[in-house]
Amino acid sequence: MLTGCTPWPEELQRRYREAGYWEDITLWQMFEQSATKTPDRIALVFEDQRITYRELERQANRLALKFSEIGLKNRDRVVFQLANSPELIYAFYGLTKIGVIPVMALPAHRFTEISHFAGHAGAVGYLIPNQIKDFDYRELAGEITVAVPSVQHIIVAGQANEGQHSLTDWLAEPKVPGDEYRGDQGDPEDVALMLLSGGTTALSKLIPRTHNDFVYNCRQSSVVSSIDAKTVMLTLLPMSHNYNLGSPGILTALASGGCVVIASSINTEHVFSLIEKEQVSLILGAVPLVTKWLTSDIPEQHNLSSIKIIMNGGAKLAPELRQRIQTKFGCVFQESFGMGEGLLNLTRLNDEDEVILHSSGRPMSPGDEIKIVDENGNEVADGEKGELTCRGPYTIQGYYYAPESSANAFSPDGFYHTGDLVCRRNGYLYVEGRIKDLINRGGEKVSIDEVENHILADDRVENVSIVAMPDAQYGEKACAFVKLKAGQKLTREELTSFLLDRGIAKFKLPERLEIVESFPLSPAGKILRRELRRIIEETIKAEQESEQAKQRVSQL
Ligand code: J2J
Repeated sequence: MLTGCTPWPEELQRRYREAGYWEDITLWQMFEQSATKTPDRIALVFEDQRITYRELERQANRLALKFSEIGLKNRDRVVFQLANSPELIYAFYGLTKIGVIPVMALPAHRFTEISHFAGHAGAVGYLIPNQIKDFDYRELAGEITVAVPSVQHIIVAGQANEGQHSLTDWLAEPKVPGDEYRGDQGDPEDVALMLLSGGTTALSKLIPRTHNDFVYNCRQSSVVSSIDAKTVMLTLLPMSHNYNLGSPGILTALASGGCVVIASSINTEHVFSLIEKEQVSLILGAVPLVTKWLTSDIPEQHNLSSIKIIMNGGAKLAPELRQRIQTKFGCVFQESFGMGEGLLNLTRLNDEDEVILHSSGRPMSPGDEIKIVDENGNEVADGEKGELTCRGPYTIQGYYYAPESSANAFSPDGFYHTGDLVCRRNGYLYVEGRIKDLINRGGEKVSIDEVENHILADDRVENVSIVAMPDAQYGEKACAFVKLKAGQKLTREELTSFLLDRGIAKFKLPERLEIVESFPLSPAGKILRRELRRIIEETIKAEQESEQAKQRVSQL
């Protein structure tokens, strides 16, 4: 295994093989099996392109060859920041075929995050889109090569700048016989990809996922979500995130002979036209999207009879909204409570409504081991709240080169401490809170530590504390309480521009700023976040009530 990673103990490895969880094939081989079985089926739909399994395999092979020709090889790491598109899938398979490890960044990431991923991973390459809206990734790549000299290959989907490679040009070259990669393949026991941790520390940790574990992750999620060759999966969220990648995600659909429809925007009209046109059967949704669909009358203007399952993942969806989904769309709702580190919990399609509407699902594999523990690490009784800890055939045993974070997050017997507070009833988990310091913005995770550190770098700021505030569409958003230095002033716009100048992703920006004279403190002098959360909740409630009262007056 790649150095810097923690393998499963021998005993567990043996157990996972004996139980048939680990097949000892690579992600590429799993895809190849489907492509060989049904080469003429449509694998991908994107805008006006309909791509067969044969074509997808050919393009991935083509890229595997090109990647190896420029010198990428087994166990090299590359930062992978492509946007949802067929190119993303060609490139992902092309890399995994030759054992190159993509570090799965999101299009929203900027200099600060990318330079950290590249530096920490010792990346030799960086894959980017050319431009999205007014942001030019080729320029960012130029800055990254200066900041992280190990990064030598910039590979661009679209037109490249001088000294960079164009993925699009490679894909467009005419194919000649024998024009195929025939070198080393990835090793099933080795790391296949690195995901980003949901971020509780100032800098995101890298999650090394092996071929064996991720292949199983895909296989087992396809069983639990009934994904097969008839599935037409709609993907709207970033495919580089674990949820849309493989839990169950695009790799699962492609391993099952299904069809992946890639939305080119999350505009509601576009989404529902696409569902009707392509006869989508499974939608991978998230809180902000689902909330929007439920208040829109656009869905009713389309024939949506093909939808069998609407799934929600990344953050908990309220029971009333789950019920409304089932009623409005005439489908089954499925809750997906997962994590980049591994464990995936799903409600089952034939569960009682009570479970489908209220629970966060149960572990998808019989090989998942769950312990719910109190502050002292002792297991709590069923029905009592505690921290969810887990171990299993697709849950990592440690972060990449991060001994301290790994020691904090994993117990000596290899159980991962999720930071989620849950209750277990009849084997099902119910998420009831968390003990980790992050904001879950409708599924996007923002590390409180990270953003507070950036804000503290502002000369006007004496101290800051970020807390979650309730939000109707996202569930929660970040509110920054700031104490300024004497005589200073700060508006939210000024804070936003200061943070953007520091090169961080937009979704991390606090969406409300409260200037305070002092912070509520514990007897030990620590800022009482709980108290700040209460203050902001009450303030928002009072504002909403006064807004409603105003509306009533204006209607008189
Ligand atoms: C409550 N909290 C949830 C849910 C994730 C599938 C789905 C999601 C992710 C993911 C994933 C939640 N209800 N339904 O990797 O494979 C919160 C928990 C969890 C953290 C993990 C997948 N679904 N969460 O969101 O690594 O706090 O993975 O520990 O980004 O999201 O975040 P992440």
